[in-house]
Amino acid sequence: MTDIVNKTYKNIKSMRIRGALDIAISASNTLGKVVTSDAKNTTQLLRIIKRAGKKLKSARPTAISLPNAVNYILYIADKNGHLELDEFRRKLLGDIDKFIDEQKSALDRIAEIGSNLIEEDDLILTHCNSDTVDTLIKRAWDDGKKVEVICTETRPRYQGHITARELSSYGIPTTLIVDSAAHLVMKELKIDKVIVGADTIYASGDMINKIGTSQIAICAKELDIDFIVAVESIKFSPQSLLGSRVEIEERDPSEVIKPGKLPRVKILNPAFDITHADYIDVFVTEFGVIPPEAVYSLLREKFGWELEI
Ligand code: RUB
Repeated sequence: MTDIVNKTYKNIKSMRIRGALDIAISASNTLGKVVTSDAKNTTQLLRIIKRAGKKLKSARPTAISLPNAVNYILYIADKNGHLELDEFRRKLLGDIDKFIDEQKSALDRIAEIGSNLIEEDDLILTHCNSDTVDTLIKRAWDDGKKVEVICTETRPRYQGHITARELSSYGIPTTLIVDSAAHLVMKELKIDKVIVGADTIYASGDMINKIGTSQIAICAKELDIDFIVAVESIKFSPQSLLGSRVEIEERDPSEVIKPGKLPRVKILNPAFDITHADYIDVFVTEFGVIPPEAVYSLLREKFGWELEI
């Protein structure tokens, strides 16, 4: 069973599985498989599940959806630790399936709510690749809004290409720009809305997303363009209520430039940045559209269980 855990760990670390929601869902699916591992009794299986959870959580540090999903499953496992082995397995598998279904419905609900924010002929700019944003824009398109989308290429990993491919193949008029063209394009083409996904949301309403997001948010503020974050509540950080912060992932320099090409130059490759709440107009969540100031209450209401463990 460690094979499946190692495989998911490697897939997440190498970004074969990426995007905060997919990471959380694939870790949950993997824990579901671990639940079927051979074990003598519930106590032994609990130990196996906890070990797997710990390994999965360490795959990437910035998307809080990963520890949130794993911690939730470990919490349910612990709560049912008194059950006899077969019953424990049945209960946990049922709860994991339910949890995964809830994440998928959250995505659909965000698309439905977010589509109402989109107006006819909106020119939307997005950064990186977020399934949540893609689903929202496609939903607006299906609802008959003739939008156009500008995608930043998102150096160094070019996730903007994924977005551009995904939206253009859906029939949505899509344009790709280099990251550094964002300000000029936002100004000259008169972008109506910026919509991005998120990896982590703090209780303060600050949010973490792909490197470069905060620059775009600052440009949006200067140009008076709505800055919208489409985000499932699984990406809210309950621990941030207690002051905890996630680590900003620093990835390998080889993603930026071929090794040895600039031998005396240090290469930095931070993968995410923080956009402060002041630059965010609203979060579109499965519970509705909320301003950054409302994140605190939403966290207290929905993540009480996290703070108990
Ligand atoms: C992906 C990224 C996405 C968020 C939200 O970074 O920053 O905007 O994860 O994505 P990476 P989603 O490519 O490094 O994983 O909406 O799909 O959860």
